[in-house]
Amino acid sequence: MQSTTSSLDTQCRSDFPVLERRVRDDKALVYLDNAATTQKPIQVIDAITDYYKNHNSNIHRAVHALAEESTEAFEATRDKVTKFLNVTNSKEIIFVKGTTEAINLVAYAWGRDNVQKGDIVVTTEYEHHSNIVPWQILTQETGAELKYIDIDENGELMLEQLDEHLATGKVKLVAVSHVSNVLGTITDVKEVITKCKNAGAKILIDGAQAVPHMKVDISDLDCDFYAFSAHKMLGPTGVGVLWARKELLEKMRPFQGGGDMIREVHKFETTYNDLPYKFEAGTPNVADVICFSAAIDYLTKIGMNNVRNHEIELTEYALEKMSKVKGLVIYGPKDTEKQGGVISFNFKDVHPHDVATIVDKNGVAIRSGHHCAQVLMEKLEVAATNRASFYIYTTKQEIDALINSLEEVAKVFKL
Ligand code: 7TS
Repeated sequence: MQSTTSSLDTQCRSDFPVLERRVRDDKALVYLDNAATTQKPIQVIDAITDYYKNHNSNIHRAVHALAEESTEAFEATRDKVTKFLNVTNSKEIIFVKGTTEAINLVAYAWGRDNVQKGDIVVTTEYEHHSNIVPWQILTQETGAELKYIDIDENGELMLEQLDEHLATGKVKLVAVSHVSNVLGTITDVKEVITKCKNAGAKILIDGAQAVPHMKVDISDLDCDFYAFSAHKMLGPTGVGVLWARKELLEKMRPFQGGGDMIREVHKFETTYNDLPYKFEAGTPNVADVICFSAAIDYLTKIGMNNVRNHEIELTEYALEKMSKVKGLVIYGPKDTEKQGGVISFNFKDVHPHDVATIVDKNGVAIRSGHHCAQVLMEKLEVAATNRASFYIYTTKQEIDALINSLEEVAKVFKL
């Protein structure tokens, strides 16, 4: 990345080889599907090549040189994540496959021992399936109840419903997204956390769409569990993080049994390893965890406030232009104070897949579908939406390309 005073996209764009791609009859690629996964800078791509070329080894076992280097690099990423999230104890950082695995770990290893018949687990109408289905399975298995916080017409949580649920005195856990992957709504997580703490309920935050896009300070938030994925923040696929309070992790049963998570194994009993290894059974995704470091370095160099400001600028620009496209319905807050760089929309009576196919012919990659948020789709009374999502390398010209393509859709369908 060059250090200039120009806008963020021009500073960093040349670091992303894939953004030079031409697709569909030689059209410049306009990648607006960043909520699904982001592209990777050359620094991350080089880190993974370097690992396999020069250091590849399993970790935490052998004493040879490569094993030592790999173990050090793996643990250095843990330290980097600790610092990036502003937590104090690196033993509270558990490497998992992604947000989905992090939430399932909590549902299994904490949920099975702490949620019983008569208890309540609360989630919201705008969750990704990975923050709904594990709680359905848990509550169905234990006989506990699952309750929802509904959203209002602006796509914001009706937090008075959280008060009502908490007032029953039965809520054991509240599981909520920091930022909605469909509407882009930013949850007032501080408010939610305060309410939960006052009521003695544990709070899990799904930060898959937050950590990549804004400064997240876990010490300041003071929640109980926080989950996110590396691949949505310039890092590789197959790596995620669960942060949880040490006191909770220490009391929790292991999630999976196997190598590395044990201290001693005998024929009929096992003692478990210390944190964080108790929750990292088997050979972890060594290479990808190690190269996740390069992604964190990249974002740290930019500064997370600059990432957020760039997305605010793009989202304001896009919302203003999209509001003028005939027949377009935009969901969510439409207010960048309360919205990340994600915009969901539909043309009345046009199937989102048709919209996405037409814009794709111009090289514009958006997502269409239910975005793993069918509960939200039911609420919006649609089967699917289109979604454009931005990141550090997104330019205003790319948003113009999207708008031109959407105008073409309006013309094709005579809207
Ligand atoms: N939570 C949220 C808020 C998400 O956006 C996603 C992925 C997940 C959890 C699951 O993350 P994973 O890395 O374990 O898969 N969201 C999306 C999306 O919006 N389009 O594709 C994946």
